[in-house]
Amino acid sequence: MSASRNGNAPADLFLRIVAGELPATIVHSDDLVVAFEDADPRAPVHVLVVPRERHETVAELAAAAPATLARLVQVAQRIADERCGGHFRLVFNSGEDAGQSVPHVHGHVLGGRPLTWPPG
Ligand code: DGP
Repeated sequence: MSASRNGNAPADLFLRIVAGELPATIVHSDDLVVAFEDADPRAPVHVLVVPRERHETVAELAAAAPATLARLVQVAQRIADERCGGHFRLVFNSGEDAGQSVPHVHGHVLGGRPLTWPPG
């Protein structure tokens, strides 16, 4: 298993979920992105949307595959439309100090309750 430079999660954790090698509750899958329920939900709606290809951060994804980032955002909106009236927070933790524990870019789709600001 490959090592991560951010946190303790293996770098290929989400690749293995995308490949079906690890179990997850998949809520969306297409040619560019896969969405699944977060294993440690922090809101009634907490879904992760990840690109099929691994890029570590959202900025790296934007530079390498902007169409995939656009799809990720579209899928996040669709999930929020279906589950929480279209109101949601889309969070990309980038880097260990920002709370990124899995070095495969993932958008957290959070909603289903009033969300406070600023985040902790
Ligand atoms: P972050 O801290 O921003 O890197 O978010 C990582 C998220 O990934 C965190 O909310 C928990 C979730 N997570 C970690 N491991 C797994 C897993 O094996 N399955 C699922 N479904 N979620 C996971």
